[in-house]
Amino acid sequence: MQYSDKIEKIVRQAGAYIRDAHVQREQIDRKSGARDLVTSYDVAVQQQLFSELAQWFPTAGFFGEEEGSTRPDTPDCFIIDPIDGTTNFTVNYRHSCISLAYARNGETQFSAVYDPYLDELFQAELGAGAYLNGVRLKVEDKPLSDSVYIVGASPYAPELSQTTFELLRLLYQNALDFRRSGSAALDLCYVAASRAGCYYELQLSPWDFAAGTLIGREAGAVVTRADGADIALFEKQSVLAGAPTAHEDFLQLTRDMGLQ
Ligand code: LIP
Repeated sequence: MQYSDKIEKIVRQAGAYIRDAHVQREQIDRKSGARDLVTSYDVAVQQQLFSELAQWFPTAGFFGEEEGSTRPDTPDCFIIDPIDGTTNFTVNYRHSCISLAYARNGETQFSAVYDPYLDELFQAELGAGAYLNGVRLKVEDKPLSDSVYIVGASPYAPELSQTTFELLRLLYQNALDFRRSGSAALDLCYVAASRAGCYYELQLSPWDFAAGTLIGREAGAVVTRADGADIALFEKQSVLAGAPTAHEDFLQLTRDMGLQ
């Protein structure tokens, strides 16, 4: 991949910064609500990533989670979550990542998700495959019944909790077990790495899913909205990722639930 060495250096540097952080209470603020946390580290990492990337991509716009970023009106842009799994980060849960995607004319061209705690770098380039620490990823297809699935609880959208937990129970009766990690980007990468057969979350923002969606698709996963519709890159929406059979099993199980 043309830029992979530069991107790897930039995300590894940002990852080391959060891995070695010791977040103090006074460094934690709330955004849209009591659960929507942000730390001074989120803001600092976003600023660092924007600054580093601008050197290599001088025409690119930047669309990030922090500081009220809005979609740029440039043909190419970076979609960045400086710390995906911020709540985990504030409690030193050690399951968070740097998530970065580069899109041109609304289509993601390459992406990277870096977990500094496990030193796992997931990367993908459109049409050129997905990799974990340089090893090619290929999703192992299997039904939901033979799968662990991952649920995202959409804590910033409490109005979705009823449906989220109805789905949790329905799937629980049709799968091996479930997991809830707190990092959507890593959830998508874990589907790409066949560590889970399926992942759903009823509301995510573009910076949560942009990078992991390309990694999942390039590894052979099917990634759509929860009703099977295509992902709209710059919109908040539900996300469903899965091995092809597990993805179809999810859609069949939930077809009468009016998901969107
Ligand atoms: C988080 C996601 C997580 C989701 C949370 C939040 P953040 O991203 O990774 O899966 O459940 O609502 O969106 O806010 O930590 O970057």
